[in-house]
Amino acid sequence: MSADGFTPPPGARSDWTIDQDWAAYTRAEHQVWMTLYERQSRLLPGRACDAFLHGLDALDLHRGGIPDFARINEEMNLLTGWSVVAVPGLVPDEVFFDHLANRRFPAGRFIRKPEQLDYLQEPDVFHDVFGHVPMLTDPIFADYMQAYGEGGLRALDRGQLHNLARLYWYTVEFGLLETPQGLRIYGAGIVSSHAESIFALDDPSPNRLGFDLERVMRTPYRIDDFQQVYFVIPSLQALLDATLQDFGALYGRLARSGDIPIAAIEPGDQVFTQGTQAYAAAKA
Ligand code: HBI
Ligand code: FE
Repeated sequence: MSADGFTPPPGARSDWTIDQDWAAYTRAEHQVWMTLYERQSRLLPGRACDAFLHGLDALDLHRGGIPDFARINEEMNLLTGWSVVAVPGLVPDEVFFDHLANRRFPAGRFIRKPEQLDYLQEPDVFHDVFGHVPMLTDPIFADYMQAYGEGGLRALDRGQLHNLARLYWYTVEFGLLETPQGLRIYGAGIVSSHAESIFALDDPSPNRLGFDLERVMRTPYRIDDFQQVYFVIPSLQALLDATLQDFGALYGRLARSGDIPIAAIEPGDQVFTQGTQAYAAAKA
């Protein structure tokens, strides 16, 4: 972000977008994308949900190197009317939600360094484009993300963003989907991470609980390590349906009910896995 966090940095437009400047990527930068791409595309069949894998195919992200947003946007425009716009890094919440509400996904332009393949603080082009954009080719998920942006603008007006941000975290970033073949990943924070793509599905540590909107909004999250709890949606349509309501009454209840400890299992939770929490305990 810029020095004060609210005005766009020099060279950015008033909506914080910049040109991708695709021609400026170096061979080494394209190589980082290809390394990450190959690792994830080997791992994800049978782990990521069908909508994500179809999206990768539809956008032809298989061809080498960092994708040109202009090319992706031609496809996206035909599929769901979403587009990808380049931003310098994290943008203010209001700017972020305004882009989503208008079916534009703000994506980092930079790519991580070869020595940071597994962890970085700010979202780069691999997390944003490989992680987020394939799901935006799905018509239902595309509507969900727009609804989230619209809800985000309303939540800002009401001072309720910390609850709504948890919905984004436990769905868009770290969501799991129940399918007849077993649990599948759709969250961008998982599909763009080699280690978490395995941990989220296979590790005995985390809880895996049925998605419930109010439950999710009461649950804190961690930004520095693997999640201690994942929430499982029954379908993308169910996720969209849960958010096609005004959250006004919900926010009123949340203000009275308070947070649930991150690793707790509550009466009423649908338990897919009761985790051992051994991973988090070993780090504490
Ligand atoms: N900016 N570029 C970028 N990417 C994000 O995911 C993002 C952001 N600004 C704010 C923000 N996310 C949060 O408001 C949401 O995650 C809730
Ligand atoms: Fe993200």
